[in-house]
Amino acid sequence: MISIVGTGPTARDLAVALAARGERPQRVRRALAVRADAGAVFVVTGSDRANLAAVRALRAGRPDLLVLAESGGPGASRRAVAAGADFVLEPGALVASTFLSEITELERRRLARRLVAAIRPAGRRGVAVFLHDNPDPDTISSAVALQRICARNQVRCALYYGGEIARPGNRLLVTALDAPLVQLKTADEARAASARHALTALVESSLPGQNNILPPGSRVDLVIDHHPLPGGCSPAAAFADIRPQVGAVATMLSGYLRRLWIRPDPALAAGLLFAVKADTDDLTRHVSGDDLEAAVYLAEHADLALMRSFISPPMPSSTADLLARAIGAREMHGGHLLACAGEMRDRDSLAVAADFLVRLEAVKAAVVFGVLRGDLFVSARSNDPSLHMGRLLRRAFGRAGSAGGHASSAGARVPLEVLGRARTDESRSGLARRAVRKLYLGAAGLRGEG
Ligand SMILES: [Mn+2]
Repeated sequence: MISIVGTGPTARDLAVALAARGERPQRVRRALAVRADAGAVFVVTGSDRANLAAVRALRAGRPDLLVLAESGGPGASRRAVAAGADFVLEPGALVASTFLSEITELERRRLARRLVAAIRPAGRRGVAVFLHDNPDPDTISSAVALQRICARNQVRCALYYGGEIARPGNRLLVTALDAPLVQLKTADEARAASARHALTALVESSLPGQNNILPPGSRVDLVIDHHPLPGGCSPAAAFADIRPQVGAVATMLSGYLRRLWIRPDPALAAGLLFAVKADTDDLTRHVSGDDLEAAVYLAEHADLALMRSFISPPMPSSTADLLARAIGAREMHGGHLLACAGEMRDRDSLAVAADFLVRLEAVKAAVVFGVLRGDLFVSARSNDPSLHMGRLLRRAFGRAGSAGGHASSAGARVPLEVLGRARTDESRSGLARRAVRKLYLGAAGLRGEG
């Protein structure tokens, strides 16, 4: 048996809702009229004072009765709970939060319509989409998602990038998405590519020339990014969606696809989900509610086996060769493992070797390095919380080249010519080994040799 104390609109709506469930609630004006066999009571008189009095009266001597009361604000809610109410609802706060979540959704839908309105006029001349340099999974899969939105609206779309796509997982992603990415080498090529199209878009960067191959000052019409704009800058694009609070641009593009009723195919959903995972470190870093929502949506559509292959792609045999050389050449200096991998074919295998060697017993830090074209590349890992590899590498190599990274993972690149001359009969690898011993061990406070 359920009773309702109150006669206003809320009491009436409750009675209707209960009747729809097959209940026949007792409706009374005062708590004293509530039947002795009632199991639960809704207290909705419309007055906080009357509600409080009713809660007190009902609670006295009836510890088992469920009492649910309406309240006009936080103060009244606290008093009702203190008087023994099992649950208190503030309709005003409920209305406000429902309005807020609804307006967010309405704004996102309006933004999706605006995106379509912005690209549609491009038609057959199309949109030139510029990814960021050395594209990562986030910019690749987001640009492909934007291309799908263009295709759905009969707008042509070409994808351009500078730098290279080196990591095996990212190359696999490009193949799986069948993404027609065009590599550009110079700013002139970028300017020409932009000029051939009606509109120019940046995905995962906000300003021309900032981590993309477009020359600074170029006209940009659309920007979709999740990096905060540098202080004082505003995007000159007619359409700009920049959300620094979101973990991945793939999250933003997933929202566009969903709201435009464009269902991502299993490969694209896998790519976007891979991007969300990668940019948020498996949903542990800089993750927002939007990212979780996108991950759930994408997981429903994604080819998950394909996504796992992006995460751990088949290892090229050149990586095994490099790993063997690094293992064979490893040397210990007080918990710091140095390993020279010699001449390399690509720089990504270094990271694989460093990930592996840092797991050896008694190793606090693993520093693996090798020579590629005219440069020394260094990849470092640590599992010792007292070490910050990014800072350590900056101290060691920052002056001679570029270096940086996080506490547990860092990298550096130094032109060989800066390291000095090779001795007679000394190989490039020998020169690199001598330089790393001196610079790294010096920066780590261990005695440098050579
Ligand atoms: Mn990103």
